[in-house]
Amino acid sequence: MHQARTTCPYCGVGCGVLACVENDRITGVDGDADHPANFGRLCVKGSALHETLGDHGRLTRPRVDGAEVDWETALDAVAERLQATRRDHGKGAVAAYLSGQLLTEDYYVANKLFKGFLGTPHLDTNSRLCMASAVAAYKRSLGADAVPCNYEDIEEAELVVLVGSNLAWNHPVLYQRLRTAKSRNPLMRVVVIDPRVTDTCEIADLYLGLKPGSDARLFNGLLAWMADKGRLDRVYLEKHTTGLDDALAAAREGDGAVEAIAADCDVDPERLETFFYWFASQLHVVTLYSQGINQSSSGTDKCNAIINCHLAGGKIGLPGAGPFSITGQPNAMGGREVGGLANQLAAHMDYHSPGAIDRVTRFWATEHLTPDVPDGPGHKALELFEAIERGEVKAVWIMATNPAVSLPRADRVRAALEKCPLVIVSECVADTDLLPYADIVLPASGWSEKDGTVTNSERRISRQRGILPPPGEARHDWWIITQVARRLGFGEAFAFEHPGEIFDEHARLSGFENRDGADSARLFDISGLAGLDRAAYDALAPIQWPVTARAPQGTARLFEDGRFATPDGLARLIPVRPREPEQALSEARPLRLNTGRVRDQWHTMTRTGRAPRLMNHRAEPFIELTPEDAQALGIEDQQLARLTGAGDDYLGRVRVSKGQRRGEVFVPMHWTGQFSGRASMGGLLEAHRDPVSGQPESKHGAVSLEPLAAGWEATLLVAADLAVDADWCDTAGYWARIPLGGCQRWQLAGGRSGERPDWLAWLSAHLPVAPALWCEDPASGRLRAAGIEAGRLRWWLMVAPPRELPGLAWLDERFQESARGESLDAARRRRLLAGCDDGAADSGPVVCSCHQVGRSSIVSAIHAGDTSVEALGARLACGTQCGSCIPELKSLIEESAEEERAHARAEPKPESIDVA
Ligand SMILES: Nc1nc2c(c(=O)[nH]1)N[C@H]1C(S)=C(S)[C@@H](COP(=O)(O)OP(=O)(O)OC[C@H]3O[C@@H](n4cnc5c(=O)[nH]c(N)nc54)[C@H](O)[C@@H]3O)O[C@H]1N2
Ligand SMILES: Nc1nc2c(c(=O)[nH]1)N[C@H]1C(S)=C(S)[C@@H](COP(=O)(O)OP(=O)(O)OC[C@H]3O[C@@H](n4cnc5c(=O)[nH]c(N)nc54)[C@H](O)[C@@H]3O)O[C@H]1N2
Ligand code: SF4
Ligand SMILES: [Mo]
Repeated sequence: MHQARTTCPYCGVGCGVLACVENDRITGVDGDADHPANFGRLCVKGSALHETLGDHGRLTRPRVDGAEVDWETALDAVAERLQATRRDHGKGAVAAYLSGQLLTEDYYVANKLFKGFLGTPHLDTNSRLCMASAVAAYKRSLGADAVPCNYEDIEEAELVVLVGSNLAWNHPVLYQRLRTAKSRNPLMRVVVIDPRVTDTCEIADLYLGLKPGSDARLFNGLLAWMADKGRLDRVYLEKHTTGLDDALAAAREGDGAVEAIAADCDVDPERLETFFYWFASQLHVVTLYSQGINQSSSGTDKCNAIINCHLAGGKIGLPGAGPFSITGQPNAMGGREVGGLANQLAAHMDYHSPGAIDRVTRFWATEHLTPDVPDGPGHKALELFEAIERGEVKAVWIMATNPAVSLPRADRVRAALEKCPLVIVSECVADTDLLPYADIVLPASGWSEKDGTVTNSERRISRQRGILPPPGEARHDWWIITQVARRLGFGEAFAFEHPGEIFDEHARLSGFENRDGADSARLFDISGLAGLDRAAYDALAPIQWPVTARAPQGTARLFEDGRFATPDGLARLIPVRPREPEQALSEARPLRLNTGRVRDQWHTMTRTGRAPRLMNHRAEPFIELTPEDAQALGIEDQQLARLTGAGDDYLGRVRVSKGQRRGEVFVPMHWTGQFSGRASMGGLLEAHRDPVSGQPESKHGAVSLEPLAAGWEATLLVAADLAVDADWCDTAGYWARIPLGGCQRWQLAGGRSGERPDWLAWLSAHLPVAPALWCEDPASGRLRAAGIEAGRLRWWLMVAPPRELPGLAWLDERFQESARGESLDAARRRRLLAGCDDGAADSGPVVCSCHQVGRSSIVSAIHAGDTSVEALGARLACGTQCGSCIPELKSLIEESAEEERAHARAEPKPESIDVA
């Protein structure tokens, strides 16, 4: 056994991971105590990494036109077809769509190939859906795409403002750091600004549940308030900035009274003014913002409205202060560094940066090759897929992202891909909603196999190390790209044999003709990391850019001297005029659609969906709305419902939640056709975008909601190895698949009200094993049955609403025993339909994913007197590892206290509503 040091492949916190390697397998993971991002902590996704590995379900062979081929054939086909498209339709007919989940080295060679040698500017990335507005705003005001602060600044701040960020779920380790810092510093305050009450609110001293999309008005209001109350830092503004007057004039448009701003944002005026006062009176303020700000048709302006307030108060370039755009993907930053956005050229140089095209051309030239660098920017993500739809772009190479799910109007994207003559997809897993559109499929290595660097939210470059060999014939993305480049005749420019060599070239380009004070000076400079030999690259310790001769140990904080990356060194305040979301509500679509993430899933679930432990927290696609809206629409908690929006519908289970605002619904972004019949939310949204950054408006859809009238609901558990006819999905109006340890759980619903299928006929049509146990109540339509073959449990069926389900851990154990070939013992066989041992208490749905502690166990412990999170942790271990379930534990404690109070008052028990 040995330990390998690497980096987590999920969120932008970029935690260091120690992987425990035994016999060519990773058997466990731990946080790396020496990594400055996490100092040993990991969240639940990070700590389940080893459970997502294994060859099963991986892509292991290249495919061309549906046939498995060897690499030679596949690479030749890619090169020949790209070449033919270029020859017949011009350079602009070829495009690439990349991802912040590629390593910097992969990204660098892809950018170099497409922009430098294929001569097309059409190379964009899923960061367009994620960070584009934050990038554009930093560039507009600070002169470079540069996050000024670092994680310690968050801990050192006196006030931390979280805007449009559900940090507790989406950057959990950073949230834990903030939480700890707050518990150590009683003076620290946290403000959360989000239309939803999220788990992040658990540490909030003040919560502003604003109207979606009204953030610019709020921060404009703050700027004007600071000016009116004499809270501007006049000295800082004078010395280091420009544009105050215009920005202030814009901020003062409209009614400037706090009451009027509060009314526009639909928040309480006193709370709003408290926030203004706190912000204005503290110097050490960090504002952390994320997709609630970026994913908007005015996202760039919203980011600038925030940055304006920091500049106006001199709250930047200091410990514990700054506007902090927190990145989502593990290497969105690395992608930005290599220039992997369609409006960028390379290494923080845009097409219009003085001398950039010439400089990059000279840098990439070799003795025999002259690069063919385009002369202007290319299509951003939405435009790219529109150009494919129009037939202008005829070949696209998609790597490590799934536009068939994650783009708005995903239905149109799929139709465009269907028509596109050449779609090349580099992917790790065998089943995704994108792969059916691919002409050429290239199997890529994944986490634990791929080898290179990533950059986290605080500009920290870390090594993600190759620990295991890729399965089958899967290959590293950089290798695939360079092999294609060689076949296209660019071998000399792509002669890399190791990612370290690519990193070296990237580091050299960042420093190439990059002199302080020169016209061409770029802040992104890691020339101090050029020239590392293989051993030094392998051993590279986490380091924050810039890394130069002057700052060989890296740079923790930017702009400390008040000099910004603009030509005159001054930061710019930007006039912001608030705009409503483009997706307008109407009588037909009266509800505001908010979309986002859940704690235990990552994006389209290709990796987290493989770990049964991570499926516990939210097992099915859902729709969250207020109790009042649910009642008005005649929908009950846990009922199935249909959302209708711009394109495809969305079916999910309703979660009534007091955390929602009225008139608004929230759905998770994660579900795809691999996990549910109709729950991919991309189709609900119109493809509106920010005019500056091109980022889509993914947070502000317009939808209608209706209950799904189903005649029956059923849960079917099927042994993992049982050959089934999965067409049953078509007979169901709704289905969701939930992987468990020893079986797959299918949640099914269908039929009209009162309609009941002939279950015996249905089972024999779809499953190879006949029922052995059967218990039916014809009056209610309830049914439980099980299929047993040679003493082993093969399937289990319950026809009833899912709230009648027993905790599934017991049944899953029986499936696991059966998979090991063990026969059911007689007592347990008798209890199969009940789903638990005789007299055993059901532990209920899992609340703590790390330690698999169920709701019923927690509630019993609370009743037995464990009425604090600490006491629960001591008894059951829940909440003691990643801490993500602590808010849920607290609400269970509160609920039970509430029940007791109600009981004491001898009032009727309040309706139990899950506010998680
Ligand atoms: N568990 C998990 N973690 C992840 C990911 C994941 O898939 N799963 N993905 C990673 C990636 S790529 C990203 S980009 C980050 C995203 O991290 P976050 O930005 O934190 O994630 P979201 O859930 O998309 O949205 C954040 C919040 O914005 C709020 N919001 C919606 N509209 C508005 C508005 O008008 N104003 C304000 N102020 N808030 C609004 C939503 O209610 C939501 O709570 O997470 C990263 N971390
Ligand atoms: N409505 C709505 N839409 C959204 C969002 C939202 O909040 N709401 N969020 C947006 C944001 S912020 C983001 S970042 C996107 C994310 O959306 P996507 O990027 O589309 O989602 P992923 O599931 O991360 O897709 C990554 C794919 O690459 C594969 N993969 C993983 N590692 C590798 C690798 O090393 N090489 C290769 N070749 N393949 C790999 C995975 O199996 C997976 O299929 O979604 C965006 N879309
Ligand atoms: S916080 Fe992010 S980087 Fe850290 S372990 Fe969790 S998912 Fe991985
Ligand atoms: Mo993202």
